[in-house]
Amino acid sequence: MLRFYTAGESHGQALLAFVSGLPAQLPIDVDFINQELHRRQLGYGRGGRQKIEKDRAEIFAGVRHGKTIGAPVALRIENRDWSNWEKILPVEASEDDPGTKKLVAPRPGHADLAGSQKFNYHDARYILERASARETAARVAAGAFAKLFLRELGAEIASHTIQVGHIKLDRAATWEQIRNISGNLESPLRCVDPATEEKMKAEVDAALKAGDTVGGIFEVVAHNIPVGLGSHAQWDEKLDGKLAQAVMSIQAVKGVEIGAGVTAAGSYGSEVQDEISYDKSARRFHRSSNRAGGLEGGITNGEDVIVRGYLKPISTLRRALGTADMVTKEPVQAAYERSDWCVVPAAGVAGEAMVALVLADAFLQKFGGDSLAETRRNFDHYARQIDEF
Ligand code: EPS
Repeated sequence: MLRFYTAGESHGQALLAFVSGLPAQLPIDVDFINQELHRRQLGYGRGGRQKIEKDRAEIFAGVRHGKTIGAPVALRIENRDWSNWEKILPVEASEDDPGTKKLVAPRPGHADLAGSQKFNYHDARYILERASARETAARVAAGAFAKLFLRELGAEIASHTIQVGHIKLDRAATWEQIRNISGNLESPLRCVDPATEEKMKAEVDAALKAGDTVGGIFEVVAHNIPVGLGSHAQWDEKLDGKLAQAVMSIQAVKGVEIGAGVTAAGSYGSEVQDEISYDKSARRFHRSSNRAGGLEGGITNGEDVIVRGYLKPISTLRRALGTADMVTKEPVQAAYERSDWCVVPAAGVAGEAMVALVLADAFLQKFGGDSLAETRRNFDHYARQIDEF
């Protein structure tokens, strides 16, 4: 079983990630991990923080001579901004007053109020530090390990932006287009259509000008996924359910869609299901479309796995909303502090990481293996069974 944990606060010393369950002898490309971290930092509509940070993973355990050793992996991503916060948020007990850094006017939509009530603080600083989407850097580093594992078995994952605010991409994109834009470090919003991307940029500019924020939709596509990951047999074995939970857990995601799930709800069955045929020359089953997003009955069906994350606009608004002071209980304006006003492309990279981690776990559950060679043998054997079906 592949497991991962993260630790770390937005303005603490570092973010940490632990990944256990990867087979031994998996080659680890540190440049690839850092490239993934760099991709997460990009995107039009981000605040000042990304100018301070240069996220890089330092590996402390589980990798020797460039390969995993079957032991838990531990890694660290330094927060460069920590030097500006060390005195305000020291680890040791201190008499220093957090002063202006105290947050008593909870932002509607953020974890500020519910978290403060739950953990019994009258200062949301202690909550928001961990609730911050900065934590996704640790997920992306963990997800890079999962991607490196999947790559060994021929599977690839990419993402792109299909909506920002009110502007939506109105055509389907091919896997090649998605893969190209996913790795494009110049594209401001990682949308496959340049004309739509221009309109999306204008939407982001308008939000900034109005002191507002915008949400949107990212789509993660996993390519070359074998038939048979996940299971229909028990509710918690269904892979669509696991993917939904993983993507929903990303900060600001309020909806998850598999394939054409949202439009399917308002369509006839004849318009939704993907018809099946058999290609005798290729000796494989074929579907006329992929509205199911590569999953039927909670099992992968060999088509691309397609998962969309629906992001609400970020809850830190320069034109602040009304709230109630946690100490005085008086009506006040919500706190504002430096933040982003559009994070759709960055959330897409976090989405890729979460999908990679869930799929890597599903591969390992199905194929097992303590070393990569053993996993590969089991995988090849099963691939033959599918070929001969
Ligand atoms: C983020 C870092 C944060 C925010 C953002 C994501 O840095 P700071 O709070 O220092 O500006 O930019 O976090 C949030 C959107 C949030 O709601 O907390 C990052 O590295 O992705």
